[in-house]
Amino acid sequence: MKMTFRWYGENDPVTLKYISQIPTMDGIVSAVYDVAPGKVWSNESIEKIKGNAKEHSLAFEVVESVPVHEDIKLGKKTRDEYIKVYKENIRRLGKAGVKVICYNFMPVFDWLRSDLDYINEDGSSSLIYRQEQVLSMNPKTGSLSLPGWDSSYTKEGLVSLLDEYKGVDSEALFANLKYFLDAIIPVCTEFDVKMAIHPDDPPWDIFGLPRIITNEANLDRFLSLNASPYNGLTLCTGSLGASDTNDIPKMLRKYGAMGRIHFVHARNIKICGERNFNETAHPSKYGSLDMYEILKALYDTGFTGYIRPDHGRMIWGESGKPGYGLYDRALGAVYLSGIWEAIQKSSK
Ligand code: DNO
Repeated sequence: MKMTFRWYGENDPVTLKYISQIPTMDGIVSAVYDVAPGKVWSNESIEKIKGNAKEHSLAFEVVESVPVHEDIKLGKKTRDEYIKVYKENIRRLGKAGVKVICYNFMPVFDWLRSDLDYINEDGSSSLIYRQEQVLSMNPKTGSLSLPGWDSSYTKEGLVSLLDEYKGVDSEALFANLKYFLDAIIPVCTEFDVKMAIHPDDPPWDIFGLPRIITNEANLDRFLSLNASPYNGLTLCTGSLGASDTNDIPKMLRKYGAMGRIHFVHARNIKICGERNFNETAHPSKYGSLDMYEILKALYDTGFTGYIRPDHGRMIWGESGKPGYGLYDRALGAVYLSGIWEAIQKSSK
């Protein structure tokens, strides 16, 4: 298991120096952030991240994310051009030593939350999700102020994009995903870069948009779309875990044994009612997920991939990018590494 930490580049208030000071840290997870989806990343930008990381003795072997252009998800004619660009990015990243690319196939929106700074009893703040509140912000009928939305969309642009998805149900989305995978996996194989899809967060349909990376049956189907081990998963415990019908340790054991988990986001969440949840500190006692069982499942299936603590709370007066401050994620990393050491030693 290799411990990593997400870094948002030179503008991230969490510096590489701080990250390198976190015990047990092996590397960073990053991306070229100033290029729009569907454009080639310059070799200079990629080398710069790698060089910066190296200066702090951190590896740069995981990219999160290379975004998938909407035309690919929509299955439009123009998708081939964007797939060509995607392949070029895989080649460039592979040549620079990147081993895993995390991406998602969620129409229009990435993760969604109703509140990015919900104040907990102890004064810390967390990201939370309340279904009713999210639905009341339907972009077609309500305001656009939902936290986490891509603010580069205009209201009109967003509404017309949502309209384009009217003809795309989950079957079509699966077909478009297969088309994408079949095109890129040969390049991944050649350049030894593993693709790791991120589950839909939360794992259910929103605003009539299909979401397909949501549960065990759909993950089975996803993995069989292209049987190559280069077609794998980012197993995000908090995303899938928001639905209590998903048994996360069971999924980790199953897909781990198949060698299809390349990256793990180890987040804890507390389910508080149907389709409502709060993000919590990482330790098991604060959330609905058993982090020991999660790491034990990885250990038992011989996991050698990458893991990172996921969204943290804001604590000790820190302010910054919601979910991506320094302190709580650092505590999460060391907690996860502690469990790992205990499992390793007690298994001998
Ligand atoms: C949220 C992240 C996601 C993830 C993308 C991968 O904090 O886990 O935004 O990076 O879904 O493409």
